[in-house]
Amino acid sequence: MFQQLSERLGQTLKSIRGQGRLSEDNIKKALKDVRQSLLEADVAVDVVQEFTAKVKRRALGREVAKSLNPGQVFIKIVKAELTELMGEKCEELNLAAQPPAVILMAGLQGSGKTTSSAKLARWLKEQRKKKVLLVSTDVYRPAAMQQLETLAKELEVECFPAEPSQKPVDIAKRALEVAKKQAYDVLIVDTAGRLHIDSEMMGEIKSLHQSVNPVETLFVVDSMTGQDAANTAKAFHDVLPLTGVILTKADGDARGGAALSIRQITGKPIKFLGVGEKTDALEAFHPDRMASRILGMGDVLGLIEGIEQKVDREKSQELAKKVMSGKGFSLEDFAEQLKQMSNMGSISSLLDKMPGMGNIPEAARNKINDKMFVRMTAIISSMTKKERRNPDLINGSRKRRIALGSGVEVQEVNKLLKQFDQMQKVMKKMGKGGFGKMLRGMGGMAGMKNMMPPGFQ
Ligand SMILES: Nc1nc2c(ncn2[C@@H]2O[C@H](COP(=O)(O)OP(=O)(O)O)[C@@H](O)[C@H]2O)c(=O)[nH]1
Ligand SMILES: [Mg+2]
Repeated sequence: MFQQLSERLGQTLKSIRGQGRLSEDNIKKALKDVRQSLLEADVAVDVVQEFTAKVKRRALGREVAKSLNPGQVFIKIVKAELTELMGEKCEELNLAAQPPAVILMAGLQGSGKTTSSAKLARWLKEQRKKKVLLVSTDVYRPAAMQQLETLAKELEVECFPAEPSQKPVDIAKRALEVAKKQAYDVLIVDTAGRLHIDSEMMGEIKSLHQSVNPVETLFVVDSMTGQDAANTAKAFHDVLPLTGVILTKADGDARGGAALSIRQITGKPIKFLGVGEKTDALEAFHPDRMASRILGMGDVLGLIEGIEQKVDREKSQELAKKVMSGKGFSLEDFAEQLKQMSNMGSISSLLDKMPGMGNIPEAARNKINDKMFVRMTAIISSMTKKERRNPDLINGSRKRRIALGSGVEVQEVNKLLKQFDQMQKVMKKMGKGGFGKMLRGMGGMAGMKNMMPPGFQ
């Protein structure tokens, strides 16, 4: 999602990054590009206007922080505004109701209601340990009920049996009774859609809403419909008290106009993203992470902020200098870097913020943990000063001594030395490139990638 927007914005922001000062002039051009990028991403015009006005106000009014260059401040502002546009924080499902908590799914035909009902059932079962009952009230298309039943069977979630000859409201009411009697935590009511908004459909979903009194009424919408998605959401919201949105098919949408317009136009939060056809392809929607993704930067700004708050500035500058030149970066510096990093919080929260780390599978991420850092620090502490400055000295017998001293196997010592060697190489390369500049002042975080377990790099 957002690839296109991300590319466009990326270029704009790159050009302003190098600017010495933020002035009306250079901001004007950047803002024009930002506006154009958003329009091309099919974000609603009103939303774009308001967005750029806000960014401008903040960019001109802001005292540029000493430690960052003005270009970075501009990016930070754009990111903050993007986050706000999408709703600030991740909105959880509200299940605070006398059980069963009822979730009503609304939306046009083909938007992904049935698929999303199954995805939600799975998410609630696996992530929230809830007992879920599914029910389809789509009596119009013969295959519709079957579709939900099949999905439910796959997930080993109960699906309330109903016949297309029955009335949707009756089906929903009976399902609710059963859910109450059999102590289900959640009842998910899938509904029929139409190709377009019509009064009959709206009438039906309204009476369904009244008969089951849902705690969540989720509007399901195809993100490929761009800003139209926001307008359809509004039409639904006018007759139905929506509580949130599920934005489907985000996997196929390169523009992201829907994600950026919906909150502003409807005032309702996006709660989930559908990112594929399978039942596990559902993601909780985090506005801040989305904003980072749009800006193609992981969460570098969060990382910078974290470093600014928790790291010894002078030491990290010194390290950065060494890192960037690739010269004189010793194992001692490496140990210092590990220490600085552990000041910053858990490794997994750091990884979340590293650019490009979002794509790493969960299993691989889990291999990296804080213990690893403790072990690495222990190994380095078991070396002599001389060895730390000149790792080439470390021969077989020295390795055995170091391993013994730090309570690890010799292989681990080897691994660390190899990682250190790779790290130095990468640092030399990075020092020459533009990315290196961006990471200046970050204590050489760039080397982190090379400290990770095999299969990870
Ligand atoms: N790629 C992708 N396809 C999806 C997603 N959600 C639903 N679909 C597909 O969209 C089509 C319509 O989905 P369905 O749930 O039947 O829509 P409904 O008419 O609203 O119930 C099906 O082919 C789904 O597999 C998604 O997040 N990503
Ligand atoms: Mg359906």
